[in-house]
Amino acid sequence: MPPTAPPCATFHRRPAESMTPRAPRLEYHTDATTALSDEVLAIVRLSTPVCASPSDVLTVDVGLEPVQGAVPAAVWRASGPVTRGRSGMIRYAHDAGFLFGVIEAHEVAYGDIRRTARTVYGAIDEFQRASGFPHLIRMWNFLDALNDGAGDFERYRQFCVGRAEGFGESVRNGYPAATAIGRQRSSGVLQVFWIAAKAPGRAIENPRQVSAYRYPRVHGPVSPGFSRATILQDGTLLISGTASIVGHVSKHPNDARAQLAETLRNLDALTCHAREHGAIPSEQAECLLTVYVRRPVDLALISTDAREAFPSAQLMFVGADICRRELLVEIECVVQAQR
Ligand code: 3EB
Repeated sequence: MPPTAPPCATFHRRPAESMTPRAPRLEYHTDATTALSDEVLAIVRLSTPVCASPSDVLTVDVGLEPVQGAVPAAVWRASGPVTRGRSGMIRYAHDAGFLFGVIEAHEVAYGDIRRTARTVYGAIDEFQRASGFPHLIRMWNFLDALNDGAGDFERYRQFCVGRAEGFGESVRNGYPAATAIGRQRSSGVLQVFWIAAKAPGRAIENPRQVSAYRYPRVHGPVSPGFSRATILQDGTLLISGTASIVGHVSKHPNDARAQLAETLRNLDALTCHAREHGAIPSEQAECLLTVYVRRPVDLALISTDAREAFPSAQLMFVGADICRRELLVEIECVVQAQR
C-alpha cells in the first residue's frame, strides 16, 4: 500500500519546472451561481443546460439525455489568461499551454457520416499543424444514431473509416485518448471537441484490453484510432471511454450490472498501469467520472454500484448510445491533483 497523502499534498505536487504550463482542471457545476471567471477554457454541457454560461466563454452543447434530474456542466478551467478565436469551422480557446477546440458539422452538407468525419478530421489535422498546440491529448466525438446500419455500414464503423481518412500528421506520434458516443435524439450534427497541448502527453494502453487501434477485422473495416488514456506532464490522467471489453471482446451482453463491474476492473487495471508511468497516485487525486448509460431502466443499479465503487469521486450520469450494440454502459474519467 502506498502511504497516504500528507496534508500538504498540493504543495508537494507543484510541477518541479515552473516553466511547465499547468494543465486545465476539470470541475462539475450544477448551478450558474459559481463564478465563472475569464479563466475558463470551455464549458461542456452534455445535456439540457443547467448552468448558464457567459456568452464569451467557449461552450459546447452535446444534446444527450438527462437521466437524474440536472446533469452538471463540465468546466475546463484554464491556468491563466485565455485567448479565444475561430478558424474556419473551428472554435477554440487556449491558455499558455493548452487549447480546447470544437467543430460541428451537419452531415447533410457532406453526404454521409464517413465523409463528414473525414472532413472534420481533415480540418482538425490542418488546424493542429498550424496552431502551436500540436499534440492532441484528448478527443470527444458525438453523433446521431451510432448503431444504425448493418455490419461494416454501421454508422460508428463508418465514422471510424472517415476519422482515419481525415487524420494525418497529428496522430503520427500516438493517438489521443477519446470518447465516441451516440445521441439518442437526432441533431444531424457530428460534433468533435478536443484538448491539444504544446507539450506531448504520454499515451497508455490497458493491460486487460487489446489496443483499439489493433482491434481485429471483426469489429469493422478500420480500427478505431484512440489510446486508452493520456498522462500529462503534471501527472493528470485523462481516461478514454471505457466499457465491458476484455481483450477485444464485449463481455456480459444484456447485463448492465455485470458490464459495470467489468468496466470497473478495466479502470482499475488502467489506473494501476498509469501510475507506473507517472500518473498521480489516487490517494492524492480527485477523480471525476462521466457514466454513459444506454437504457434508463439500468440507471438505478448502475448509479448505486458506481457510487459505491467511487465513494469520493464526482460522478455524472447521462443517457446515450455506446459504440457496440451490446454495450450498455461506458465510463470516462479524469484523475487530477487535489486542490
Ligand atoms: C471501446 O473500448 C469502446 O472510437 O473514439 C471508447 C472510446 C470506444 C473511444 C472511439 C470508442 C472510442 O472500443 C468504444
